[in-house]
Formats: sequence, C-alpha cells, structure tokens
Amino acid sequence: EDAHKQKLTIIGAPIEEGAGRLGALMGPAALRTAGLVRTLEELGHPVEDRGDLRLPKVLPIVPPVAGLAHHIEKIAAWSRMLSAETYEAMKHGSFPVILGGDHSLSMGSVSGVARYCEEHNRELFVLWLDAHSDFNTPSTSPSGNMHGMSAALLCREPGLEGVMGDEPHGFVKPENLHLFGIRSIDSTERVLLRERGIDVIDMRKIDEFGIAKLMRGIIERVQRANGILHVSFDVDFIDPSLAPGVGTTVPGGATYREAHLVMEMLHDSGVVGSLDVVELNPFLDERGKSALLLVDLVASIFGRRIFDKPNLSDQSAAALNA
Ligand code: NNH
Ligand code: MN
Ligand code: MN
Ligand code: MN
Repeated sequence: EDAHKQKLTIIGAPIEEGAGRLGALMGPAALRTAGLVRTLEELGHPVEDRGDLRLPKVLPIVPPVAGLAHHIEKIAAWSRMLSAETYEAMKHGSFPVILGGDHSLSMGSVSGVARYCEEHNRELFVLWLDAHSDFNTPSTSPSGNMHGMSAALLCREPGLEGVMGDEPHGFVKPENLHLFGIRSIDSTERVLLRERGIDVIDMRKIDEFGIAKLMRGIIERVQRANGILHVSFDVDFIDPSLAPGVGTTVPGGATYREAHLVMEMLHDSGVVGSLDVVELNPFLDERGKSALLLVDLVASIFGRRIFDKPNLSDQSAAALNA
C-alpha cells in the first residue's frame, strides 16, 4: 500500500542484568522464533538483521555512584555499544528495531537516536509504553535495578553520567518524554516526576479519556515540530492476562485492541523513527503467547492493518474526538 517501505535494522540485545530476575536474555531468541523477521519482510520492508550483539570481554570502568545500581559495568558496556549501533543505523537511513533484553537497553538505544537527531537538527520525542515510569536514579531506586532508571538517564538526571562515559550520546528533553500506560510508580520516583514536570499518561487517564484521543495528542505534537518519535515498548504495558511473559507484571494494563490501536495509529502517523521491544522474559511466558502477541504488535506498527485506514478529513477527525 505504501509507495515507500522503510528499511529496517534489527539489533538483538540479549541483556538481563538490568532486571530483578533472569530470563530476558532469551527475549531476542523468542521474538525470532515467533517469526519477527519474516513478518517484517512479508510486510515489504527490506530487513537487515544484525543478529544478537555480544558484550566485549573487557567491561568499562565506571566511577562509583551514590546509591544502588546493580551491574552498572555491564549496563554501561551494552549502552555504549547500542548507542553506536542505533546511531549508525539511522545515519544509513535505516530504522533501528532493538530487541531486548531488559529495559536498561534503552539507555543506549535512545542515546544513539538522540545523537542522530541532534546532529541532524531534528526534534526528538519519546513515547514510553510501560506499566512503570522508569524514572529512578541510583539514589531514589528502591531496588537498584537499572531497568527502572533508563528514562531518568535519558533526561539527564544526575547520578548516571558514568553509564555512557565518553561514548558520544544525546539526550531527551524532559518535556518531550511521554510516559504512557503507567500504573506503578515508586514514591521517591513520583517526587522526581513532579519536579521535572514529566507528562505521565497513567491508566486512569486512558480509562477516562480513551487511548485514541491521548495518542493523537502526542502524534500531533510530534508532527507540528516535524520531529522524530522513538517508541520504547515495554511488554508490561500490556495487561498480564495477554502478555504474562515479563518479570514485573502489573494488573490493569492495555487491552489487546488498545495495544494494537496504538501501534496502528503510530504507523499511520509517519513520525516513528526507531523502536525498542523490551522486557520479554520467555522463561515466564506461556507457550510463546507473549512473544507471538509482540510480533503481531510490531507488525501493526510497520503497516499491517485489518482493512482500511480511516479516511477522515482532519476536521471531521477532530470533531469525532472532541
Ligand atoms: N520501579 C521499579 C524499580 O525501579 C520497577 C521497575 N521495573 C520495570 N520497569 N519493569 O519497567 O525497581
Ligand atoms: Mn520499563
Ligand atoms: Mn515496566
Ligand atoms: Mn556525558
């Protein structure tokens, strides 16, 4: 249907040390088994599969941090590698798709996307689909698990500078971060989110106003700025009854159709430039259920549709949503 099909670069990031329980390491393998690459090719996209990346034998030395940050050397090694990979993919005109792996990988992937955007004078926006706000720092985190700190690092919160070190990297403006689907926030994290004025679209808002209206608001903001939107998709955004294969389930998540609608609207918006798929834990999954759902959701963001795209004028769409 689309005249132009975006070239995709698949990057497997089997990292699990950022999470509190093991198993996310198997995420990229499960997504591949569930048919991710084939599905994207069938949708007509040229796919370059970089395979699963591996850590170098020697880890960087990270200066000590104030507070708790488990496995920070490994997270730093992954982050620096992934920042370079996403930056390179975008420089070559490709759309990076990073398969996790726990959510700490977004420290690296988004840092590289942000570097590209800064160099090319494009405004970067980030849509963080998650049950959690991931805005802890080593000094606020109750767990010390670094997958709960990635959004904070990207917004330049102090205490995490050692992760990227001297690797070139960009940042996200706190006002351009949209947390979406949130239903679990730590008390110290809540204070920080308020202080920084972060846009938190929690499940209460989604229930009351509807997911389409809230998504459209974000999409229109990116379009007005001629910006690029990075989508960071944490599996626990979806309700655990549909996606049990994740270490940190929280009840009351997005439904099957809500999740698909988000992806379909994102596709049609044309503003998405990069994607993380994170936190799939195949050890906790039920017969591949979560992995298969994720492949379908990724298909939706890359153009699979049920039938028609609603062909409303901007005005009638606005009226419908008023
Ligand atoms: N907020 C908790 C923490 O920082 C949990 C974070 N866990 C996640 N985030 N799965 O998406 O430890
Ligand atoms: Mn997360
Ligand atoms: Mn989460
Ligand atoms: Mn720096």
